[in-house]
Amino acid sequence: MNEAIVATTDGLIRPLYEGPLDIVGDVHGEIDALHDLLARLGYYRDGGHAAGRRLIFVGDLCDRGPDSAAVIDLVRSLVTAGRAQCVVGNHELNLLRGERKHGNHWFYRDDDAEHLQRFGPCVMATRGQQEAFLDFFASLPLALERSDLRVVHAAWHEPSVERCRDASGDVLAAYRHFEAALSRSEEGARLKAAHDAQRVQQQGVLRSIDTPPLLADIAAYEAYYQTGNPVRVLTSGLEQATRAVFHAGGRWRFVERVPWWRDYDAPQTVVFGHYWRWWHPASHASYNKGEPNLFIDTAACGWHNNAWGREFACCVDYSVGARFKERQEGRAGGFHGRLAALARARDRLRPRPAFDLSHRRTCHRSRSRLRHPRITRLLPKLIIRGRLPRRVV
Ligand SMILES: [Mn+2]
Repeated sequence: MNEAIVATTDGLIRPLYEGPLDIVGDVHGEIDALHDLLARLGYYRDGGHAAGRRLIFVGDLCDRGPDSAAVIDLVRSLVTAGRAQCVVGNHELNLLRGERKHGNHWFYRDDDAEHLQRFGPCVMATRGQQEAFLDFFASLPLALERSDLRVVHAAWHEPSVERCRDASGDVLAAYRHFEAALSRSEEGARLKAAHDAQRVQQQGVLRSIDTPPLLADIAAYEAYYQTGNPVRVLTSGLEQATRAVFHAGGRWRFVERVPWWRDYDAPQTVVFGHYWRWWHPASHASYNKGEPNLFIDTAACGWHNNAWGREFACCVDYSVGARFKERQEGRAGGFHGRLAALARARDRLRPRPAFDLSHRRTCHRSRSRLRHPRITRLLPKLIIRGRLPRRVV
């Protein structure tokens, strides 16, 4: 193979498998939940399936949970064997960028008391795994698509997808390319200067425990850099100046996530992760980081309406990545945070209603909504608890 072909790989937006699929939400190192889910979905240890089904992972395989390395090893082996596809999430992108963040200490082998207290025992990556995992992440696309279905970690934002389609190199190269373009732009420089000045001017307000007013220069800069880099948009979504300043992750927040699906009106269904959806809305208040609940009006396994009332988008992240917080509270089972997969029953371009009520143990409250004729496409099949075979592969 010549160098030019290696350098361009297969592009960042790639074809999604045809045929029946199970689309798995953010795993965040929760290896037991993943084994459990795959067994319940009927996958063999080698990732094969009697009905020829295949797996799609929406990204955020790693961080916070007890064994990110095992999750990545498993998914990588499935991808290599042609039994799964996976897109990059913001947590994989952080590792590619070499960014140390809360919950990715396992990768940098920072096995200290503070991390242990916060996240519980986590398996540390070996030196060999560090390199192999970065190679694996760099080989992944940002989004997958076929004629009826699209998969992305955070947001299918058409202009950003088109920019990624035209980008060359791997995810990290594209990220850096777009980031450099933002920094070079006049607008970027102006917003950064205003942001830096406001941070200095408002130091006292930013440190105060009293809610500050919206600091517009900080908000404008943050929204510009988030929304102006299409790799960021696909992996962590669109943001805008917040309607109500909130405190999250130890600081005041002046931007909030945009529910992009309200503006999404293409005929293809989009399945995504990232947004900390909860089976029971009350869990949001207990375990989320303080931001507004974007799914407040959505049934437990409902689709998300766009502004025209069409339901073409579904988030499959049911917050298994928050289990570390539940363990901190002493919980060892019956978690509020769950791992979900959306089961697509058949290979149809225009699928008929395909309900699988195997989740009925937990879904009874919303069954009447599930039978609503507008919820016609896919249905999250949730993994709850129980002990199933340890190893799938
Ligand atoms: Mn994410």
